[in-house]
Amino acid sequence: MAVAAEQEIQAREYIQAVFETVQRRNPNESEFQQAVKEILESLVPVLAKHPKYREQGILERIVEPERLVTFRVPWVDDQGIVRVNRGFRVQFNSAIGPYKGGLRFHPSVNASIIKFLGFEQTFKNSLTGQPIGGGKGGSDFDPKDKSDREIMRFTQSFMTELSKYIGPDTDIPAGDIGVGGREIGYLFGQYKRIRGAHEAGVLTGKGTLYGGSLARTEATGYGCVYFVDEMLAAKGLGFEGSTVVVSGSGNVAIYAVEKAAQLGAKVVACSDSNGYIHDPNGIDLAAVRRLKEQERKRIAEYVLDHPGATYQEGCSGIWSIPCDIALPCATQNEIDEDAAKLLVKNGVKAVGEGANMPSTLQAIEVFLQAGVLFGPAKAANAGGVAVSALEMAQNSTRQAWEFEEVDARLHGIMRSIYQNSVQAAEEYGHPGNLVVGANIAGFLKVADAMIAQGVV
Ligand code: NDP
Ligand code: 2IT
Repeated sequence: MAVAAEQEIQAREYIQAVFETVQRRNPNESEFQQAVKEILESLVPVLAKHPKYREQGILERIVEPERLVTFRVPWVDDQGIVRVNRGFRVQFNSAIGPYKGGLRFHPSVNASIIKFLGFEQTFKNSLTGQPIGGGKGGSDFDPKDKSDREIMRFTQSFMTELSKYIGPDTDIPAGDIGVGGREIGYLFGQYKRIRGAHEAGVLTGKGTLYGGSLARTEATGYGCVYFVDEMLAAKGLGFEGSTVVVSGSGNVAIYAVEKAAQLGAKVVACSDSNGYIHDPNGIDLAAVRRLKEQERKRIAEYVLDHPGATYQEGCSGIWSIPCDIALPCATQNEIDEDAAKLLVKNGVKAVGEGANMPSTLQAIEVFLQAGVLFGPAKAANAGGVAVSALEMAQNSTRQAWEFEEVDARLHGIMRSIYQNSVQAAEEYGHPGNLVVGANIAGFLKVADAMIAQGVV
């Protein structure tokens, strides 16, 4: 047998053994196992070519978080009743910089979700080219139907404990599902009070009045569209004149809709966790923003004053709407195999993952087999954390850059993530497969930094 083929078989067997250890050590953590499986399978050609990663135990180390902190978050609701939630922070990998990653407040949050997000973040942050390691955190707190005062009391209690583990050179949280500008403001206020110092760089996604970066709010959605635009341009295509479906109606979705429309697309649908709206004339983004950002209501209300639009209960039906470009921007595993097949049947040309891990492994396979241009999450949604790193840079140097400057840097970063992913895919024998390309490009930098720093 040819040497190369034998090395590949050995790499595959070794990777399978590492994955079995992950399964044994993290039982019942399906999301974490899914994220690890996707990365490890991409790394077969790397391990086959470079024995050093195996000799240095890089895979065994990279799948194990440096630490996972869980803590009690007690708070008092508006009725005076004591409530208790569970807080998490995973500090996954600090090889290339301080831990960096968002906080998610959602009832589904558990160790598996936080670990999958922290693991993904490690590779995503590496891809940005910025000096940031991987972390993630959050709580099973449900912000829905809570008063502003309840949000503040919960958030302050959460930070009282979290503050022991974070700092501008240690670990820098930001937003994610259920954590936006309001929550970051309360988190920062409490941190500042505890520390007795205005350490702006401890959190990103801050308000621009107190150290936030212009264009951070827009960055993930805009970045996702910039990334998809690169994929399309390589095939002589573009957003102009295309029909787009975006799931979600939160931070990522809203700015993906905005940028896609700016580039000449018609965005015909978006959703929330209850259902989706379909507006064949193109959705009225101002109305969506008013409903979701200001009034904090359900997307269903959109149809009350938009006669051409329809509303359907349930989230997965949104993928039955024919479109050229699909941007899943809500949550993990929102596109399963059936939804992917439906999108392909209806002629989808490109999929850009604004959310983290929105496609199941089977769905990704369907897209790749069908030749759909597929922008995986850790590449396509890296714009948010990339601009977070730019916010940290501004905070360290006490500067505030113009919107246009940050946006131009974001655009440049998304382009280079695309190019690096394309190049890695080609170099390791999977031309055009950006899942493999992004995973390998993200991995190599972290792995080489780990080797340089010894067995720690
Ligand atoms: P938001 O909380 O602002 O918005 C989340 C949106 O997704 C809401 O419309 C929400 O509906 C919907 N949603 C949440 N959970 C579910 C669910 N279980 N099923 C269906 N819909 C759901 O969060 P973001 O926009 O910040 O985050 C969206 C995704 O993007 C997440 O996967 C996040 O990890 C990822 N991401 C975010 C980044 C950021 O900078 N914010 C950066 C990179 C990735 P409802 O209004 O009903 O709650
Ligand atoms: O998933 C993500 O990349 C985020 N939620 C943003 C993290 C950050 O630190 O800006």
